Amino acid sequence: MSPRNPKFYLTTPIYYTNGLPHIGHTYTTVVADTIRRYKRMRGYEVVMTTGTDEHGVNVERAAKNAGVSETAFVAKMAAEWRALWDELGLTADEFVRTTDLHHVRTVQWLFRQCRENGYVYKGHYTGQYCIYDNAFVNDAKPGDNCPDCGRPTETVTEENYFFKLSAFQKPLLDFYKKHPEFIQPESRRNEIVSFVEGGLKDLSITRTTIRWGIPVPGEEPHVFYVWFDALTAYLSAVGGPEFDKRGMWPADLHLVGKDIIRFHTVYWPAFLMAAMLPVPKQVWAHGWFLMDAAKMSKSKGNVVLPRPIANMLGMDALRYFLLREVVFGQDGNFSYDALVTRYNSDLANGLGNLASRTVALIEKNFSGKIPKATERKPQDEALAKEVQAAIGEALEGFENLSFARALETIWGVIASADKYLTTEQPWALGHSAEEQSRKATVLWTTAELLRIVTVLAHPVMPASTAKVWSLLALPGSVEAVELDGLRWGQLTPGKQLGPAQPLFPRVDKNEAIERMEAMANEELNPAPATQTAKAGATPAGAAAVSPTSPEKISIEDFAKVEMRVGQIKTAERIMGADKLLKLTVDIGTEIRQICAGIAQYYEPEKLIGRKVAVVVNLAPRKLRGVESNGMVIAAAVGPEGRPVLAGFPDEDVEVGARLK
Ligand code: ME8
Repeated sequence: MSPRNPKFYLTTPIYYTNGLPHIGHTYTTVVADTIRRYKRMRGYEVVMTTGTDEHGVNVERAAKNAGVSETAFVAKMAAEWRALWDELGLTADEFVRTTDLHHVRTVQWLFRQCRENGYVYKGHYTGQYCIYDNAFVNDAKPGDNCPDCGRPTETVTEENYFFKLSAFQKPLLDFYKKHPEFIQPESRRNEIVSFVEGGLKDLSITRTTIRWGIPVPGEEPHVFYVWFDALTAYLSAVGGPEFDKRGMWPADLHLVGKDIIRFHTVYWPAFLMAAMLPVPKQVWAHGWFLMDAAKMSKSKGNVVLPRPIANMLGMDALRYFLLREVVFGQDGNFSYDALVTRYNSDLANGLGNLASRTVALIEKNFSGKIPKATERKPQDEALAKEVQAAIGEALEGFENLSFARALETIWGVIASADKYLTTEQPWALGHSAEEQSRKATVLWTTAELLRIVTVLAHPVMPASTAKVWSLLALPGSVEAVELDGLRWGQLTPGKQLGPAQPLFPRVDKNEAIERMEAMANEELNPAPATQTAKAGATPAGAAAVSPTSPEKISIEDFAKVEMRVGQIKTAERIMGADKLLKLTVDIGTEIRQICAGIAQYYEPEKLIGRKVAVVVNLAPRKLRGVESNGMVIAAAVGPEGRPVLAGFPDEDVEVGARLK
């Protein structure tokens, strides 16, 4: 990309590793990915960062419960977060782990800058501390619960290093005034301004009661307060102390949920001001996705997981739903019912139907070649005008992060196309030259409309719009289209359409919901066989597993798992799934199709003939749309959880032999 391209640096929060991603985390990451794609189509050089927040008491405790070291615990969790983002097509450009050496050094460097500039001093602090939110609770008394999560606080006294937050009241208020766009949406800005106007207390930024944290150099046993550590990840992702070299800092946009806005709009700019570093341009705090009117949490049992939805309806459907259903910034309720209803009405009957109808009509009447529009009637001109106006509106929507509005505009165009076809009835026209020419105009107009819809919807629905793009045999790839040059009338006639591809097959609502719920249950409460053994053996089938389960299983439970020696017959990569291989495995009694998350470490050709350990009585499931009937066992090795297949190198074991 040429150096003249403007840069855009955006981030999601660095998520905690004591749980696995649910729809709430997926929402922020989907928004970030959509903005990233949109900005690229507008000519920006974009970097998107996400990552994992791996320090603090919670991790210390979770690792202890799981009987593993903190290092092993976070390595495994980070690998699972990363793998899920990859599986969902949400791979960021930078993934920061707060245990990365480069990040550790950046945090220590930032502290030094603040200290050298006179904003750090040593003191004592006694207060009520919420170990779940990793924060002292201001004004709480012993016995009080945390106002954010409702759980009991603990009284903690420590010798700490303090950050002179109080010195930043005026600089922050001046900054908010000068940059009213810094905190979005407006309502949140008012909230923060009044909070800061109410006075700022100095903030303790080191801890001695916690062991699992980044050490303060020369001041052991002090470790950094998790928020001083975590926020700095945004800077370490793009160069840390050497951020100038990469040219991405300051961040253009921090996307966060409303729960963590204060950390991002008060503490973070203050830390940066103290270190004399540039401050981010904008923090956008969106609302929460609620389930049964409550914030999702695993302990309440109301979490919704992304993978079952992606497997059942496709990731594009989930992306569309998340962005269309709720006005960005507000809370919204998640329901499977609403999800499937939108899928059937907007995607199967809407975009999917328009694409298949257009293609079928062009196939039938023009042997699959895009016809040439000849004489245009007022209704054709009117539609063209409407679409041209919609381009501007949709882009404005994306620009302001009004995703629901942008999508409403785009889907308004789809509805107009349906109406246009119903009135013009190209299928009812005959074969006279005049009727043939009318048909050509109507179908060119519809195909052109479909092209524009495809481009506009691309940032939200990357996979399906790429399919429509090849269906319309358009040149290059849809993500390379420059949005600034998008106009009505650019569709070239004469091209042969590409092969038909299913986009959004209609689903039966009840059946789809049942299946998604069953998959979610399986993922949240995995059968014993799919839980991680403490030695580190992990299923290679990429299932999310709970590393924290302390229970032991009985021999009867173990006996429920049927494992056999299998022999790999074929192995191939799966389009669009970087990590998965599709295997066929001879298990003695039959040949099974099994997906395994080993593609980044094993060449498919080299696997043929290899004997592996297979769980054969696992319920079949779909991974990236491909049925997997069983599971190949692998060990998870190193910090990334590199899979190493369990095998039988020394003995000539018979295929189908039982493991016991
Ligand atoms: O707070 N609806 O991590 P976290 C919408 N590590 N968004 C939701 C959501 C919901 N129900 N639940 C979670 C942390 N989110 C810190 C961040 S950043 C330097 C450190 C999203 O794992 C939303 O973006 O608790 C929220 O702010 C974030 O996940 C919290 O993730």
